[in-house]
Amino acid sequence: MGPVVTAGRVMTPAPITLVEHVKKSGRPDADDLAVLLTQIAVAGKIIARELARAALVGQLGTTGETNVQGETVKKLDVWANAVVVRAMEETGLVTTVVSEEMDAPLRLTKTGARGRYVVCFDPVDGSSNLDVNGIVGTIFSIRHGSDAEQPGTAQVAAGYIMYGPSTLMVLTTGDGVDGFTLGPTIGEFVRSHHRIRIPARGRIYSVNEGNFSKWEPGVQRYVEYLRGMDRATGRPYTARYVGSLVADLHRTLLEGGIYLYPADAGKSDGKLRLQYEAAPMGFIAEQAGGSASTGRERIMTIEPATPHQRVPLVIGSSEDVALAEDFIAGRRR
Ligand code: AHM
Ligand code: MG
Repeated sequence: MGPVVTAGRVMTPAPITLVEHVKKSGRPDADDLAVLLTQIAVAGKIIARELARAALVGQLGTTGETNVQGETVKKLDVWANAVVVRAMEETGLVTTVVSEEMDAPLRLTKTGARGRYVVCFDPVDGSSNLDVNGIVGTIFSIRHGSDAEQPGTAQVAAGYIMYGPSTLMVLTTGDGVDGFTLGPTIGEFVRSHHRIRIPARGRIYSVNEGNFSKWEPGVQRYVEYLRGMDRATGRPYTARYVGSLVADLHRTLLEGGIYLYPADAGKSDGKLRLQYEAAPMGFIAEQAGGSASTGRERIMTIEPATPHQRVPLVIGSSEDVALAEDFIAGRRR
C-alpha cells in the first residue's frame, strides 16, 4: 500500500515486517516458522555486511581447497556457511542442515525435543561473482522432520536473499511469493513486493551460451529459435546472464522469460543442485505462477538420491518452459 492522504496529511502506513507477514499467515506452525525465518534473516544481514567490506578485510579469494563437488572453495563460502549453520542451531528447531559447503548432512546436536525442521541451503550462491563485486545470494529450503533427502513437494517454505544494490529476501511459505527489502535505517526486512506473479510469457532468456556446442540438439534448437526473428512471437528474445542463479531467477520472476542450466557433454546432470538450488527456486517459480522442470520432468517431484544431487534446470514463465520442453522432447524443431 502506498501513502494514504488523511485530512490533508500524508500518512505512510506502518511497514509489514517479515515476522509480521509470517505470523499473520494463520498457519499452525507460524510461530516456529517466524523464528526460523528471523534467524535466516539475521544470517542474511551478517552476510550482507561482510560482503560490503570483504575487499577491505581480506575476505575475497579462495581458501586453496576444493569441495566434495570438485569446486574451488572461496573464503566467503566457508565463512557464510558457518554463519548460517550457527543461525540455524540457535533456533533450537532444526534437526539437520544440508549445505552446498558441507560434504554430508549435519545433525545439530544442541537441538532437543523441539527439533522439527531440516534446512537445506547454499550460503553464497553465484560465488564466481564474489571477486568482481557481482551479485550473489543465499538460497534456503525448509522441510519437516530430520530426513536429509526429501522431494521439493515436501518444502514448507523456501526463498533466497539477494545481495544487490539492496538486500532483498524473496519468500514462499506455500501461499504465493513475497519480497522483503532490508530497510537500512531500521535493520529489518520489510515487505516491498506483495504477491509476486511471473508473467505467463517473457522476452528474456538466460543461459551460459558459452556451453552451446556441448548441449543436446533439442536445447540448441530451442536457443536458436529464441534468437530467430519473428515479430508475432516477440523474437528475438533478449539475452541476460549474470551467472548467479539468484540474480538471474529474480529478474525472470519479475520480468518473465526463461532461465536454463541444461545438461551438457561434460555435465550429464547439469550443474545445479536439486535440494538447495533447483527445488527452492522451483517452489518459488510455481508459487508465482511459473514452472520449473529439468526439461523433461517437474523439478518439485524428483526424489533426491543423494544430498548434493544435480539436475538440469529450465525455469521461468510457464509458456516459455513448456515450449523449451517441446523442443527438448523433439515435439518442436
Ligand atoms: P555456486 O553455487 O557454486 O556459485 O554455483 C551455482 C551457480 C549459479 O548461481 C549460476 O547460475 C551458475 O552456477 C553459473 O554457472 P556457470 O558459471 O557455469 O555459468
Ligand atoms: Mg550455488
